[in-house]
Amino acid sequence: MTQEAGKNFRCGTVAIVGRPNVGKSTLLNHILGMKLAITSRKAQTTRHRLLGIHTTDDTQFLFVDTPGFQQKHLNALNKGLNKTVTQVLTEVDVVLFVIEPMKLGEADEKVLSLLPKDKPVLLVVNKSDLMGDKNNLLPLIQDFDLLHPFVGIIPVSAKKSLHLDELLETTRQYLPEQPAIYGEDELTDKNERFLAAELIREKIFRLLGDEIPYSVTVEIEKFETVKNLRRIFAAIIVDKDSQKPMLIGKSGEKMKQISTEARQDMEKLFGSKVYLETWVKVKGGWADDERALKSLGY
Ligand SMILES: Nc1nc2c(ncn2[C@@H]2O[C@H](COP(=O)(O)OP(=O)(O)OP(=O)(O)O)[C@@H](O)[C@H]2O)c(=O)[nH]1
Ligand SMILES: [Mg+2]
Repeated sequence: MTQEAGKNFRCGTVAIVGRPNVGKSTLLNHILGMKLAITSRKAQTTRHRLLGIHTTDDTQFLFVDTPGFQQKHLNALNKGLNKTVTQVLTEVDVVLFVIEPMKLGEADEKVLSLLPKDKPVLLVVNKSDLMGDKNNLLPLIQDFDLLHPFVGIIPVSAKKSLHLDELLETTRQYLPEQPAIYGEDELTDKNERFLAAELIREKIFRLLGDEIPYSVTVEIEKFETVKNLRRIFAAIIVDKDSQKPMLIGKSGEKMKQISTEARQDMEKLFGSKVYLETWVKVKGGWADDERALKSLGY
C-alpha cells in the first residue's frame, strides 16, 4: 500500500442502499472477495449496517451495507431497519443506489425519495447478467434519471463480478483525499460474535420456508477462543412455540443442517476450527418489543 505516499491516497465511506433483494450484500462480498455479509434469495436478509473495508494501493473504501428499505410489515424491527438506512445516508461521502434491471417500482421510488441531494449518488444496475436485450436498459435508466441527478450510471453483475473495477474507479473519484482510517488487513468493525450469529441466521434464511426466517433471531450466549478453536454457543430465538418443530425438523435434521453449514462458513471466515452448539428458544413478540430488540442487538 502506498499510504505513505500520502498525497493521492483517498479514503471515505460509501453507502450501499436499495430496496430488499437487489443484491447489495452480494455486491459488498464480491468487492471484498470474501463472504462477510449474509445473502439469500429472500428479501430482508440484512438487518444491520455492516462495514466492509476494501483497501487498494491508492484507496480505502469504507462500504456500508444496509438493510433493504422496508415498506411492508412495519413492526418495531423493520422501523428500526429503515432508521438505520436513513441514518447511514447522512453519514457517508458517496451513495451507491442499487437497482435490478426491472421496471421502476414503488419500492425503488421510496428509496429514491430518501437519497440525499447534496451528495454524489451513483446508480448501480446490478444483475446485468440477467438482462437479455441490453437495449432495454436505456428506458429504465431514463425513468430513474428523471427522479434523481445521479453522478454516474454503472451496470454490474455482483454475482459474476462484472464491471466491479469500473464501479470502484468511479466511486473513488468522490472520496476525500486523506490517509487510510483502518489498517490495510482490516475487513470490518464487527466482532466475530456478530458475524457468527449472522451466519447462523443466513442458513435459516436459506434452508427454511417463507415465514420462519422473519420470526427468527440469533443470540450468541457464549463465545470462547481456545488456541485455534472457537467454541460458540448460540440460541436461535423464535416468536412462537409452533415454530420450534419446523426449525428443528424431523429427528433434528434441520437444525443439524443449519449448524453444519454455519460452522463451515465460520471456519472459513475465522480461519480456525469451530465447535458450534445451537438450540431453540421461544421469546414471544421479540420483533415488536423495543426492549427485547435492544437486548438482542438491534
Ligand atoms: N443473477 C444474479 N443474481 C444476483 C446478483 N447479485 C445478487 N444476486 C442474487 O440476489 C439475491 C439477493 O441478494 P442479496 O445480496 O441478499 O440482496 P440484498 O439487496 O442484500 O437483500 P436485503 O439484505 O434483503 O435487502 C440472492 O439470491 C443473490 O444471489 C447478480 O449480479 N446476478
Ligand atoms: Mg443484504
